[in-house]
Amino acid sequence: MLGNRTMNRLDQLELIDTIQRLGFDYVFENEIRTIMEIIYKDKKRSNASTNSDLYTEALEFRLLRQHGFKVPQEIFNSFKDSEQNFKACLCEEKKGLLSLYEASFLMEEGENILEDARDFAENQLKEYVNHNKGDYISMLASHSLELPLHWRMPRLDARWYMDVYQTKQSMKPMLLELAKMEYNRLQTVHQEDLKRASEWSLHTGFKEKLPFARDRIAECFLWTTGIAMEPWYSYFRIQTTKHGQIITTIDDIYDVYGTLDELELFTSAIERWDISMMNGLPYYMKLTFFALVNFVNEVAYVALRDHGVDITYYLKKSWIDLCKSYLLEHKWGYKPTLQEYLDNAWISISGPVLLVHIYFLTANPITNKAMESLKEEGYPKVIKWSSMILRLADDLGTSSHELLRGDVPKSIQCCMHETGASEEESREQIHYLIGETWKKMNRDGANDTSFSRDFVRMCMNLGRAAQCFYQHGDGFGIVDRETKGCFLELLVQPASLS
Ligand code: 0FV
Ligand code: MN
Ligand code: MN
Ligand code: MN
Ligand code: MN
Repeated sequence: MLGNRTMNRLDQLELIDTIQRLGFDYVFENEIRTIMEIIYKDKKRSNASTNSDLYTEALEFRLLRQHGFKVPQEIFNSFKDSEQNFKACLCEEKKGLLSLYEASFLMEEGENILEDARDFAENQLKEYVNHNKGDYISMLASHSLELPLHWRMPRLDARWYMDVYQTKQSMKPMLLELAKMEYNRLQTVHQEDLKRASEWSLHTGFKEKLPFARDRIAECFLWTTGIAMEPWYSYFRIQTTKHGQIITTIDDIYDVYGTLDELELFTSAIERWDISMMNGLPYYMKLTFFALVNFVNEVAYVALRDHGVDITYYLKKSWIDLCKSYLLEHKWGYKPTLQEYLDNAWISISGPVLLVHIYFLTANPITNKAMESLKEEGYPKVIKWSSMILRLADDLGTSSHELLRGDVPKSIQCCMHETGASEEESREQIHYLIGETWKKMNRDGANDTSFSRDFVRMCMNLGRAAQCFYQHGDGFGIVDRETKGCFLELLVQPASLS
């Protein structure tokens, strides 16, 4: 079907969209890329003045931007009337409005047409959903209004979409069957990965020796499938699961368990990366530090073996930055302003340390350009925005119970303290900041020249995973809630074949 050159434009777009939503586009990466390139060339040649309907135009726009092509927002001007409002007749085109709504989330800062488009579509769709429960479009629309496609974790959404696609009138049984077979095949790969990470977890002895710390191997693994699900990224998933567990343990040490004296010594030991400095420190810190050094050495060893580069500097540096940010948070004796808090908190959420490791665990080849960019002051923009989304989403989900156990104030409390706003208003403000950060992410992701498109996608996926896990509260720290359902769907229950 992908090779069929006689297929019309809309059918091609829908086919690609369906394959992507069903979660097996990585199988046809090259075929899809080729078609998108042709569509982009055609688009440029026709100079944006097409006579397509809203549905087609918005679908094409979204797919092109998703694939990293530059398409101007002005293509939507043709749907506006002489007073610059979206034409009233569009209110009848539910499919088109939904497509426009999803497309609008690929907006960059300052793109007012897309901003207006989103408001317009959102209002219309809310109205529609309220009056038409249960039909196919309203099912898709309420799902989008809850969280747009651009912010969703791909594999989790694929699982959801399989059930919905089944009820679509023009659905293609063959596509669904293929999607399910591929889903199940990949699930067995993921199960093997998790097994390897769990064996490591038992080997660390953390659970018995460090009972104060959260043991979250299964949750950490789920995150990694949100970041990169493709079968060939097993090594990344296994290592990042271990990494996530080590981060979680050390986060708990700084947030709730360690004393200030211990934490200062621990931080200097990290800064010098020196095992001998563990002499005067308690057993729980020694054990954690040894596990961390072993982990970092293993990642660096494999990179040296397979790529011939010594990456120790980058890995250590990201860990030093993390621990310094933890210590700063711990020592804050006052409520900082929101900005002062966020300047540190996008690092203390562990986004940079995770993504620096993820780069080296997935890149092939590792490039000088990427390494130079990682050496610059601060972190590359794609890493920064992804980490910021992770932080903001985490605070929305976790800060209520963090306060109860004596943790530091998080963004919501800083915002309340600084502006006198209510908790409700402050939460609104944090939601707004997530949206603003996505616009920067979209811009810098599209313009990035240091990293591969795959890595940029992983940065985005980290933000998406955060928004999914923290959507209903703390899906990471508090087990047994929605996350358990996700875990069963993603890792235990296969999709049922007809
Ligand atoms: C979040 O916990 C946490 F532990 C994270 C994000 C560990 C990293 C693991 C993955 C993303 C796989 P918590 O809410 O306690 O973090 P803060 O920074 O708020 O203390
Ligand atoms: Mn914490
Ligand atoms: Mn913390
Ligand atoms: Mn603390
Ligand atoms: Mn938190």
